Amino acid sequence: MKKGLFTLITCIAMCYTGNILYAVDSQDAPDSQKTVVKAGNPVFPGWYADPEAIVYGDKYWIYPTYSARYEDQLFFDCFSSPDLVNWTKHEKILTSKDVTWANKAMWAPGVISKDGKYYLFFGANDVHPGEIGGIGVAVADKPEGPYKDHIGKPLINDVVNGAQPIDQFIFLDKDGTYYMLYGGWRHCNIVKLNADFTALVPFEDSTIYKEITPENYVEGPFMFIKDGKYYFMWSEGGWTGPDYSVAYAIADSPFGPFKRIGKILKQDPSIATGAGHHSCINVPGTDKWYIVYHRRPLGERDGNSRVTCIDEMIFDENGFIKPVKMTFEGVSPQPVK
Ligand code: FUB
Repeated sequence: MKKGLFTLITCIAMCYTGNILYAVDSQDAPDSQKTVVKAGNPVFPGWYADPEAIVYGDKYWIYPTYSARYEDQLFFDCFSSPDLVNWTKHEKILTSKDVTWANKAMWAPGVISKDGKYYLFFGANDVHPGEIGGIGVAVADKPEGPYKDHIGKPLINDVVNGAQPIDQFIFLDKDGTYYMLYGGWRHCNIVKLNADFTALVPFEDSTIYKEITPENYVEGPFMFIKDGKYYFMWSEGGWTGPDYSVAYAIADSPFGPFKRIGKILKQDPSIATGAGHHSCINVPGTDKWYIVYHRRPLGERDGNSRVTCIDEMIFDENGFIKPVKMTFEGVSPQPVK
């Protein structure tokens, strides 16, 4: 009896990271006493939305929107983890003080690293026609910043093809071309970026913006290549409501055509509502995929009550994405290989 109690106390150490309580196994513990280690959802405390996940070196990084009143959205925090379970917060990696033209609604980072620099594209000001704002780009020497405005003005200020300049995603194609997909207000454009991300480059037909909006698209575009196919994902519904969700299409090119296949992430009355604006992680060198998204805890009504969660994303044998099962327990530890 005494030995059992001792084993229980020594084999299971309770740890606290952020708001997540979980148990750590001792390798010596018998299988019957082993506790499964999970990240828990949300993966870190606080209202954070639109999470953009990426692997830099041997760490996972998440760059979210600070979810608050537009007037208070004047900075970005980011989070890093060696294993998807233990997260470290990096505060105020970019603030409006370093972006002369941004005065509210700093939203939805899109991040990428190139030539030893780290870039953070963002939306600012919830811009409408005739106003200053839109998509900006910031640069840093380290993933955790500090980031500084790269060009001193918006990269895209105007509404083109009906797309509000927000929710940009930077996509590196197989041939080394960097594209940016972006757009709110139910329209999505694709543009080509120049080598140092200071300007857009015209396509061969001299146009700069190509609309690739699929059926039901609202905002939050994301793209990846798997087995040679282009997967295009986006959010549908209104982000303040329960029906926010994620759908996708598959095509042979980043320009589509993108025929909507269906939803893969949506509210679950037993877990959360308003699940959307996601990104994906493919653990390097593996076939393991995760979806990183925000959702609204049950019972919450405030539009800004959005928390960042991670769950597994699984493909069927034909390459289609299976509906995501949202969980409270989250994912198991997964060190970057
Ligand atoms: O967080 C602000 C806005 O809410 C984002 O830009 C949209 O995608 C929606 O998630």
